[in-house]
Amino acid sequence: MKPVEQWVFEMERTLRPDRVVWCDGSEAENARLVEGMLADGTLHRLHAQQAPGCYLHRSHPSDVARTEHLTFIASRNRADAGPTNNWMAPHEARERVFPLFDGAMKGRTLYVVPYVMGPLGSPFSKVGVEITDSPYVVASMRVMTRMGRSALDQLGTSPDFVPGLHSLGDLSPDRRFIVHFPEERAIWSVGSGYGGNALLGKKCFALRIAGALARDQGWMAEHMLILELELPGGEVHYVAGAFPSACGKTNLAMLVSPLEAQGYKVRTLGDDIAWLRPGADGRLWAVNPEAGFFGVLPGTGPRTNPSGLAMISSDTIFTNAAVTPDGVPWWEGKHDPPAELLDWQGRPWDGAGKAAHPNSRFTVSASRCPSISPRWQDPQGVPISAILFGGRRARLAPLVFESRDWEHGVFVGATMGSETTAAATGQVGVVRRDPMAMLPFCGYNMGDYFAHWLGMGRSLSRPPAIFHVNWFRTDARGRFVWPGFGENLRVLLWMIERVKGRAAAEETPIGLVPTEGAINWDGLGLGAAERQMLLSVDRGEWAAEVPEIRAFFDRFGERLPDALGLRLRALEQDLTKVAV
Ligand code: SAT
Ligand code: MN
Repeated sequence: MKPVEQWVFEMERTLRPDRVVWCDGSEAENARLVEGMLADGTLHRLHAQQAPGCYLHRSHPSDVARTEHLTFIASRNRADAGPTNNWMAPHEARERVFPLFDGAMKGRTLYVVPYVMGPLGSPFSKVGVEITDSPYVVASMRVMTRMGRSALDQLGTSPDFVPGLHSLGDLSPDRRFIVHFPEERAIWSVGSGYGGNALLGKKCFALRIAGALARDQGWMAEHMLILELELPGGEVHYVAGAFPSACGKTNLAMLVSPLEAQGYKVRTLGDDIAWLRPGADGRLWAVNPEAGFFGVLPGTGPRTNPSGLAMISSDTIFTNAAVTPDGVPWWEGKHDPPAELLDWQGRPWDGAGKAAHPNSRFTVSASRCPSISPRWQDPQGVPISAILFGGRRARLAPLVFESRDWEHGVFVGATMGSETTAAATGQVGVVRRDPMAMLPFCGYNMGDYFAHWLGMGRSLSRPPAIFHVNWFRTDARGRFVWPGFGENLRVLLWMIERVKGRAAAEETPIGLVPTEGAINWDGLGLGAAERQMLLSVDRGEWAAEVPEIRAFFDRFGERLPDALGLRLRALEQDLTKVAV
C-alpha cells in the first residue's frame, strides 16, 4: 500500500463514511458533484445567459469567514507557536479535537482530494491530500489547486505529502477547530465549510505549514500578490505585495493600466500567496502556489476591477452573494442594485443593510483572468524587483515610502498596522498590528519569523527593494484622498524608478518618501493640500505609534531579533529630534 493509501485507510476507520471517492479532478467527476449539490441545495444554478457555468453557494450564517480564535498551532512547545498564535498541545488536540472526527462521516461520502500547490512538475511545488466530506470543498479545491490524478502522479509512492483532515462536523462554532501541526506537517479542520478554514491547501498549507517548511529549508511562504509590470520598450518587473485580507490585493493584482497606450502594461500572477526563494542569481524568485482566485465580491466593479468582473462572468462559484430572482448574482459595488433581490441568505432584500455578505466570495480559475501573465505557471517562477507592504490606515501612513535597506524593510513589515476587515469574524475597523499581513497565517513563533526574514536578506545579493503603501488615507470628512485602483500604477512606477535609481525621494524618520515632483499627479484633480497630505509624515502621530509597536515587540521577549529593537529605538530618536 502506498503511504497515502495507508493514511486514508486509517482515517476511514475513524470517520466511518458510507462511501470513499478518490477524486481524479476530471470534468465528468465535477459534473457529477455539481449535480448532487444542485439536488440537495448546496448549490443553486445561476442565470444561463448572464452567468453561464456559475453557481451560488449559501453557507451556514455562522460560517462565513475565517475564525481566528478557533485556529490553533499544535507545536510540542508553546513557545514555538509564539504569542500571536493560539496554541494547543498535540496531546490535547488528540483528546479534544480528534474525537470530533469519530464517526463524523457516517451517512456521508469521504472524498480524497490529492492536490499540488505550485505549477505541476515544478521543483518548488508540494503535494497535499485533503480528506473532506464537503463536495463544495472538492469543487473549490479543483479550482484553487492542481487537483486529482496529476497530483497523485506527482506524488507517486512518496510519503512526502501534507495530510489534511477536514469534516464539516455539525458546523457548530462550539465544535469548530482548525489545528496545524507544524512539526508533523499535518492539518485537522472540523466544524466549518468556509474558504480559509476548509480549503486546506490555501491558508493552512500554503501559508502556515509551508511557512514552517520554508523556515527550515531557506525559502518563504508569504501572504502576497504577484504582478508583472511592463514598461515601454518591453522591460519587465515583478512586484510582490503583502496586504491583510480584504485590503485590495485582488484589485491591485488585476490593475488595468490607464497608460496601456503608452506601453505600460500590468499583468497578474497571483492575488493571495507567494512562495519565494533565493535564485542562483542572488535575486528573490516567486511562484504563486494557487491555481485560482478566492476573492472578495463587494468592491469588485467596473471601475475598481474590470478584469476581475470579466473573469467572474462565467464558470465561477459565488459564495454568499445576493441574487436576482432569475439568478443573476449581485454584490455591493457591482453596479446599482437591481429592482428585486434576494440577500445572501436567500431572503427578499428590503434595501436596508447589505444584500451580499461583506465577506462574500468568488472562486474562479486563474486561467479565466483576462490579465493573467503568460509566466504565471513558469516552474522557475519570476524574479521580484520590489516588495510592497500595505495596510489600511485612515491616518498616519503616507501614500508610499521606501525602506532604506532590507533590514529596515523587515522592520517596516514587522511594524505594519491595519484596520480589521470582514475577512475574519470579529470587530471591523480597529487597528491591529499585522506584520507582513501574516498575523493570522504565521504557523510558528513570529519572532522567529522576523529572524527568518532577516536571514533571507543575507542570502540575497540582489534583494528586492521594500516599500510601504497606504491607499486608504481619509480626509476630515472621511473620504479617501487617493483615487486608488488603476491610478495605483503611478505609485508602482515611482517604485520601479526608485529600483532603477532614478526617482527622487526625501529622507524622513520612517523612510524615503517621494518628493512631490516625483509622482505623476496629472489629471487626478488633487489640490496641493491633498497631495501634501498624501506625502506627509506627521512626527507626532508616528511618535504615538512607537509605544504600541514597542508593546507588540515586547510580547516576543527573547525571540525578537535585536536588529528590530534597535531599529525601533532609532526611529524613536529620529522622531523626537527637533528639526533644525
Ligand atoms: O482565508 S480566506 O481564504 O478565507 C480569505 C482571506 O481571509 O484571505
Ligand atoms: Mn488572503
